[in-house]
Amino acid sequence: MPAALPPEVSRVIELIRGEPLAVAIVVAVVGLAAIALVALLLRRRSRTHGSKFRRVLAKQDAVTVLLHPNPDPDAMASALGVAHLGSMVDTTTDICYSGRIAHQENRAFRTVLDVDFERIEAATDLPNTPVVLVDHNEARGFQGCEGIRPIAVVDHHPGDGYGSNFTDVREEYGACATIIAEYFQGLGATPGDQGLPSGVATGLLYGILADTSHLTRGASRADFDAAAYLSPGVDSDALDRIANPPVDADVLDTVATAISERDVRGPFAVSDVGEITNPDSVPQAADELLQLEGITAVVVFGSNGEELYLSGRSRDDRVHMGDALSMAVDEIAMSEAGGHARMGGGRVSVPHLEGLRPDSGITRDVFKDRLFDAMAGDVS
Ligand SMILES: [Mn+2]
Repeated sequence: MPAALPPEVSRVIELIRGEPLAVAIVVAVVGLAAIALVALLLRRRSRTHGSKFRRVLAKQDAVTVLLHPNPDPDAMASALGVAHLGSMVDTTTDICYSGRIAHQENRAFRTVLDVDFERIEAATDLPNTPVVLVDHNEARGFQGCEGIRPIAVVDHHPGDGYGSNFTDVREEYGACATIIAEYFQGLGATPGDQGLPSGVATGLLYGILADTSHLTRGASRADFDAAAYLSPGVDSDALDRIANPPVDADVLDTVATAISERDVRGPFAVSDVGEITNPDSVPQAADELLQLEGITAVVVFGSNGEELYLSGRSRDDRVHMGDALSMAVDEIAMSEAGGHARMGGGRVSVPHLEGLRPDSGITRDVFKDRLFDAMAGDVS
């Protein structure tokens, strides 16, 4: 004898017998809804970072892409990429930076690719549109920057900054431009075509090359892959003009003086290049001096009127250049210096270096000794 069915089940069976069509429709609708839901979830999972980022841009009429102070090619290229992604969804972009676009390489980048960047001095100079940060994750370096809450952040530096609607920070990548290139790739763009014009592809490749010392330093698999993806769309003439710009005569003069006037003590070199006309020449001279065989850390300084500019480079794990420079100028009023482990810079007030009153202050030679001591870690 079959066991009696529970009353609920019997009622359902009766219902099916009574209204088979209605029940079939309900079952079909519920089934289709479930299939649609699963498809939607799968689509969401497979949506690329690029399309997510572009949707964030699409929700705005206009955005401000903010570069870090004294922007480098990677930051500029990333902004160029964001501007193009924005243009695909009718979002206009202003690209803003503080500080200077100095190195002639950086200037060439801006000139050759014919892009417009707006210089700002304070947060109040920014257009009144949502901010997207590229190549840094917290706004810095100008008045009012601490109040900026970006809607999106795309970066490859460590830090706690984030965007309210979108954050993509990949510390293992050698360049921010690599992340942007992946966005284009994920969206199916062909470099050189409308989806990723040659100028943008060229800029992105140069950004990657610049940030990884031509794929020799800190380059990940992703950076190589992005460079390979971009290469068919690159304008090689433009790339050459950016990478090998003509050098100003006064920059070459400063480089020559830095080399001939160098003072070498052990693995360190310091060079006082005297009076200079172009402060940009000092970091370039430091770059060159570091190429000398046997030298692992260098500082170059030169003065222009009442300002003395200094720039240091280190490939020595024992020398944190930013800290060394900061220590060396510590007791000189109206002076500041700092930076990262491998590079640093600063400015010293010449009147304060020499001492504003008689019998105080230090000579440039004593300052040079201090720089050597700071690099050796002997400054207390
Ligand atoms: Mn970068």
